[in-house]
Amino acid sequence: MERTFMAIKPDGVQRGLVGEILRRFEAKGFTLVGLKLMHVSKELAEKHYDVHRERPFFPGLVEFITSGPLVAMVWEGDGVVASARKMIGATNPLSAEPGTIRGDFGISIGRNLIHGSDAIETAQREIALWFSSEELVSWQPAAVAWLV
Ligand code: FUP
Repeated sequence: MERTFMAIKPDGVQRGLVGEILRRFEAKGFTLVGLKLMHVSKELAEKHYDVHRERPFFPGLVEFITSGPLVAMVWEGDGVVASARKMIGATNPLSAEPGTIRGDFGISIGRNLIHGSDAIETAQREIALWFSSEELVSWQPAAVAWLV
């Protein structure tokens, strides 16, 4: 079953949007298989955003991600990687469509509330980076029959 990694960034936690964001993915029908509130180390933040290491915004991005607790999570379901990206919206919240998380709640590219893996291979790398296998729970929601 397809899985994706997402993180509610420190701004999402500070603004009290954790419940709202979890609710959207639950309501959509995806299955939560990993969840933890954590303070991210500089080392983990730098590994996570390694592709952006040479970009001018990299130091500020790492500083922001490590500035307060974030909520790391893994969700499971058919097509969850692409669907979650749609639900998250464009990187710049000012360009993100209303109805998306960034479109509904954000205005700043540097404070865009949530991260979501951009492809299946990226998701696999990020899940392994953020979660140990013992922290992931495989389960079948009883209500899944209502979705198929
Ligand atoms: P996304 O996949 O939508 O999270 O976006 P990217 O991987 O392109 O960027 C990762 C993060 O870098 C964004 F969430 C915000 C930050 N960023 C900036 O701060 N400035 C930029 O110009 C681009 C990205």
